Amino acid sequence: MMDERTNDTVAAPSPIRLHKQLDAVWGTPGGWGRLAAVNHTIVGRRFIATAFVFFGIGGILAMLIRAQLATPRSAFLGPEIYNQIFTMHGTVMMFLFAIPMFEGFAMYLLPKLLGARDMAFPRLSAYGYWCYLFGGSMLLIAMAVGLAPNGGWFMYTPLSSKAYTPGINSDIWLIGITFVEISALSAAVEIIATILKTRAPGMSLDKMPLLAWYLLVTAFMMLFGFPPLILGSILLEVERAFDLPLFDPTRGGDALLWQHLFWLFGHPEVYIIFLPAAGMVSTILPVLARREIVGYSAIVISVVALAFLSFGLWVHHMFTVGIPHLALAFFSSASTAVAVPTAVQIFAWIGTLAAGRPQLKLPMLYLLGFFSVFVIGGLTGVMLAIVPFNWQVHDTHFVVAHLHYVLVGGFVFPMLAAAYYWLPHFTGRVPRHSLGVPAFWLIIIGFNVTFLVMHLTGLLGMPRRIHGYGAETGWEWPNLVSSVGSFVMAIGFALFTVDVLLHWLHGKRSARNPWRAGTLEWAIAVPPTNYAFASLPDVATRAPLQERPDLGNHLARGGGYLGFVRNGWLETLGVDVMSGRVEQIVRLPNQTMLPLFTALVTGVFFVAVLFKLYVVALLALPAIVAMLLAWTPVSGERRDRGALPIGNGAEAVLHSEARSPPSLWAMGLTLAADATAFASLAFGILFLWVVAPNWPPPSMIGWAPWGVALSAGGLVTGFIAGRIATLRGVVRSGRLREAALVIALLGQIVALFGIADVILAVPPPTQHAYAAATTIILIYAGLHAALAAVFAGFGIWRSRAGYVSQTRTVDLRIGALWSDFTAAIGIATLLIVYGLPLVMG
Ligand code: HEM
Ligand SMILES: [Cu+2]
Repeated sequence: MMDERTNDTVAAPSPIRLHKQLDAVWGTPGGWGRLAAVNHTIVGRRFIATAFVFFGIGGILAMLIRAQLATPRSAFLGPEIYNQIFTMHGTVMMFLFAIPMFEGFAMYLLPKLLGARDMAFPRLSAYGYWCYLFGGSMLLIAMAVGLAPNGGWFMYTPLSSKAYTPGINSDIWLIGITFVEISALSAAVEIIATILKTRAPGMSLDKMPLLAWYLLVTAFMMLFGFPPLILGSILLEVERAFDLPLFDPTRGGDALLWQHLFWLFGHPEVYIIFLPAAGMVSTILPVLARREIVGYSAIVISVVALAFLSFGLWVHHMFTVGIPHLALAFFSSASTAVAVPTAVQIFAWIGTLAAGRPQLKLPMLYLLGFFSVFVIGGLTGVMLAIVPFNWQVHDTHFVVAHLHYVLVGGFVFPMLAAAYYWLPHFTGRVPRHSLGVPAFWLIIIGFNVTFLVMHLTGLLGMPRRIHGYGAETGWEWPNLVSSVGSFVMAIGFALFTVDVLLHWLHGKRSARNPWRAGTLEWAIAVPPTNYAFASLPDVATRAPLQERPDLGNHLARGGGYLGFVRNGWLETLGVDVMSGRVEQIVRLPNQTMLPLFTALVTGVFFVAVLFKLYVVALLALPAIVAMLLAWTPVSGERRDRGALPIGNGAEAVLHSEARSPPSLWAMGLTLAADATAFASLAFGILFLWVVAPNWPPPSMIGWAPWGVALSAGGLVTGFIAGRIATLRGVVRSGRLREAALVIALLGQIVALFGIADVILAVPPPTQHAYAAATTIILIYAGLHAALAAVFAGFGIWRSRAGYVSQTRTVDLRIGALWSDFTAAIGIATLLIVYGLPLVMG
């Protein structure tokens, strides 16, 4: 590689040469080469554009639903197709539009907002995008051939179980959504790592733009919200495919287990959708009101509080399933409590408007739409949190009306405001003559006509998810009005689309900061270059552009940090999490096809599982691991370089030599998600233990003393040896550290044999949910031991290939984190399998 010949010296070139040099390393080739792009601007745009296409598809499905419901006893769609269409509408809107739109928005904007050149893990963004595209396409193809999922977007068991949905439809949902959710988890990890570690120098946590706070909290919620859903999907797919009866009450399972796992995800999901939108509001509103936002700290606290509260609320979706009264009371009051942090934000917004000099520009118009709609949705939400009322309107169109006031009000309107606000940034153009105003009126009038009336339809008793109703019910007028309204709204969205396209083609060039905003994304050229900042700013306040309107020019001339290209590297800065002090130079990977290929192999795995080609699926797994290992050579260094200049007389070490590089954070975060999945599984086992009768059947607990001894011994050996390999004295001697890693590897192999022995002592998992759950949790532990072995092998390879030295220990520390975790969940598994029966009797 080029590294070895160069000597890391740098000189600041002229602005034009600087731009050319940066463009040469950060730019992406044309044609097919575009597929190799990993740059956040490009990948972010792809996410946003794809999500918008899915929004259009979801909207067309909504129109089909409304056409069907417009008249009584309509023969437009049969029941089977209707079920597929409303399921796909909900699924597309929640999983393929709202969440990916947030991911794309965060990826496009975050580095620019934070004064960085890219996300912390650009290849992960690209990989997540391809998984999203392929998984989403799977669902669409299924719909095109009439095999779309049909159990509703929350897929309740037993309706979605094999007995009631024998076809492939439910499998497509479970497998497709799990595939798509890889992108949510990877986005969560890298958004958090990016916000915490790769901000501009000086940007301490309390100087972060509010939007970054919102995105940080949202990403944390995804990190803890999605694992229960993914776990639940895997369990249900395992039941459908291999007849492991986790949700089957005749064999020790329980259908409600699915509801708990689903809503553990599903309720936070609503806030995962709302919070980024609220972040957009908190960003746009003060700029258009021409004053700083009121109550920065109060907003941060309320957003964090909202996130915590929302994880305790899932049961309010289950008030009618028969749960204890005390639980009803708790979850009911907790649900109304959510109104408090939401109100804090709303008062902050109103206060900002009142204290400022608001301008009624186009984004503001959409913000006003957001206010009015969202507040009504919030009020009906409080009504629904009250148990007796909930019993009255449960699963009627009242709920459909509420959820659309919240989702469309809380996400779609802010998103439209954001679209107009950031369009000049995306396209470098300002709108000429705006269709945005008539589009707004069509959308808001159409929306209210559709959904305000739907509250009435619900109170009149019309259930949701029915494909037809009789003429004598009294539901025909409100339904017809709703349907007409929805078509008015659709025309509004069409007009919005036309407006954006016209703007793209015919807008006039925009100045760099058309709104006179204070945040850093407006300090760069629009549309942005791939490297975003020619040099990185030093941040001293929350609105750097307010104090220094010429900051953009200063940075473009190379006056900030890293205003040069060193050795052809892609560089950005890494900081201390709290203080924002510079800690390291983060060297980012070049564009590569590897994420695309890895996603393709991942797709092979999911498609193979769908068509029950399990041998292919089993072969795909090691292939995926091998592909991921192929990502790693460029993320390490083969020699110590010491402190390198970063401009303005300052110096920093490379991330490979830093104490806390982003990759170590990423591993920690991944393990947090992993631990959540494990905890959900343990929760499921405890839940069945408590609710299912005769659980477990005593005859089923099979002792395997040898297996227990080998697995516990192997796991502990792996963990201790992995840790020893990272000790100072050991790292210094290549031979010692490799010996420790070999012992760690052997420990994990012994553990694998032990776990296999324990599994063999469990009765056939198809007999009873206890045997199924026990087998699954043991396999979970086994997979971790297998990966721990891979990490130990990886450490040996990296050590031999020269990637490890006394200062370059990241690879070993990442592996050690994994083996710590493996030992912890392995021991926990043994305790659950053998300890619980003793404790629970
Ligand atoms: C574009 C305007 C929209 C219209 C006219 C519309 C219409 C509808 C209708 C009529 C239903 C009830 C289906 C039934 O019960 O049979 C429904 C369900 C639903 N909608 Fe929408 N919708 C729209 C936008 C959205 C958006 C933007 C989202 C989310 C971000 C969304 C999420 C949902 C969900 C989750 C369901 C529940 C589906 C289920 O019960 O499985 N909708 N929609
Ligand atoms: Cu909820």
